[in-house]
Amino acid sequence: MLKNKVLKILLSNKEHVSGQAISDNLGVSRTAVWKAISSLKKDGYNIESVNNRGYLLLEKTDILNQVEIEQNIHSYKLLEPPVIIYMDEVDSTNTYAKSIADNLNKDFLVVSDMQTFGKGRLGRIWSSPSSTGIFMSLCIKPDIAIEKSSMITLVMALSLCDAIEELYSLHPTIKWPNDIVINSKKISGILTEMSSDMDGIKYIISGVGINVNNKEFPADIKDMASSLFLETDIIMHRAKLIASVISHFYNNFNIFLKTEDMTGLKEKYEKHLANIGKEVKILDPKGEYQAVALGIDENGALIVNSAGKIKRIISGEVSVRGLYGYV
Ligand code: BT5
Repeated sequence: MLKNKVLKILLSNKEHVSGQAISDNLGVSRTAVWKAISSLKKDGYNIESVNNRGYLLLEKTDILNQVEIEQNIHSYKLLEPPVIIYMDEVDSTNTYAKSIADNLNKDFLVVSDMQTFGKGRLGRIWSSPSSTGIFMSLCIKPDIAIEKSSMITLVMALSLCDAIEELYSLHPTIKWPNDIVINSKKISGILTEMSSDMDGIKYIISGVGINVNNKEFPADIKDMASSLFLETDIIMHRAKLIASVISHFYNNFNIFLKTEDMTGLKEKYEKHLANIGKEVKILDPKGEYQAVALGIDENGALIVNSAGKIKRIISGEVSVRGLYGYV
């Protein structure tokens, strides 16, 4: 699309660039360039046009599209960046990623500006309004044993913390296994899904929802949810945060792959673990009980002390809810 090509040129120029230079560069007419610029302005880009000098993209606006995501991810110079698939709207980025996962051999990242049927775990709903949040699903095809796949949620949770720390002065915490919590409120959730056959893992899809620039939440979650904007007053460029999460994910994932477990990441994970040293309620199907969370083991299980007995809580088997507040 010509509009995307013009946007790429504007994004990579810090000085005005003339309409003639753009039209020569792309081999299209000046009128076509002008139309593309008008269309970008309609999308919300603040583009200055100055006679005899040309066009300049003024302050960065939080607009999510294929070009913004690709350019931000490429700025991290990953060895093998995932293929980016952006859509303005989709039912669920996880569902969409699953529908194409068998046809793509490379890692890919599906991103959408909004979801009409965002999914949480166990059939729960993920609130996914437009123009504020990040809804994305990273599909990877690692050659690891099936039982290791649940640790990808932990690797992603850590990467979310790393990215938030890189871009904001916040200390995000993890409510084991899949929630990112700041000031006792949920900022982000992860839904990891896996497909396997006799030969092992076919693919793992790690779906991430992040409340970025949200100013409010629906009544049913407003007491437990918050956004990065509400915690900092900073409007973030979502493509920048996406790129940071993906880059940290590949760094952490490479560490994970060395031992195929959490050995190399355990210490950093525990620094973020909100439950650590706290009393938690284990919602075991065989009956609820209270315990103190001690940390994680190298396989990502939560280790708790329940009345003097040390127990391993495995992802998916039980849920853990703190006794005081949301954490
Ligand atoms: C999660 O589930 O936390 C996983 C959420 C994963 C969402 C992403 S978005 C991209 C990808 N595509 C999808 O369809 N899903 C993934 P769970 O631990 O079950 O938490 C769900 C609960 O969090 C809900 O029952 C609400 O109580 C609460 N909740 C819903 N929307 C929220 C939001 N935007 N922010 C904070 N909490 C929310």
